[in-house]
Amino acid sequence: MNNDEVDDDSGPFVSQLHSGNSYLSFQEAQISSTMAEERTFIAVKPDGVQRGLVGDIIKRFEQKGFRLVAMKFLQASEQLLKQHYIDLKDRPFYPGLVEYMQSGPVVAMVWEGLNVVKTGRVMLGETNPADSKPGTIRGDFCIQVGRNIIHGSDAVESAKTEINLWFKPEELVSFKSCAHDWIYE
Ligand code: DAT
Ligand code: MG
Repeated sequence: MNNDEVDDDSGPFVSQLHSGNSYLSFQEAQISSTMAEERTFIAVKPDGVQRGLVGDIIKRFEQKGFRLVAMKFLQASEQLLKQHYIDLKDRPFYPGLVEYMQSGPVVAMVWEGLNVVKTGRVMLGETNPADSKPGTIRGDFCIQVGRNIIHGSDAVESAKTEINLWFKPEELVSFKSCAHDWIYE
């Protein structure tokens, strides 16, 4: 059952609160809306997949306390990748970037949580692994900018665009994790 199928007269506010097969209570919903939980698009790039780093990357987001909302394993089309990186289309590395991203399968994911967009970027490290601190994903697992193993949305707006590009609405699964109240006060 998704939000569209909610059939009651309590209006769009309550419909938006529908989560998986349970409803958040009004109090829970207020708390979660004031905490501004967000979603971000994370992708393990072909080098991350080939190097067997998918599990390590997922583990970092899981152990931080973020919730997995969607995940798929695919070899992305040139069309999808060109659109994904459309803002970089005039940069000299754009063709090579699209080719690299198309060179093998990727793991596309949506993660949810408080400030997950910004915190996700901190967890990734800098675009160039050489500038990434140890303890970050790029700082720990890779060396060169053209093989930086992971993508993460850089802003809430771009996260929405990227999630819509890579996933259909029905592929996003909202649920309340049983750990939620041990992660959020
Ligand atoms: P990020 O992936 O950190 O958001 P970005 O959006 O600026 O960085 O660039 C997208 C990807 O393009 C990046 O992960 C690796 C590649 N890239 C960026 N700058 C590059 C450069 N100067 N040379 C080669 N590849 C580059
Ligand atoms: Mg970017």
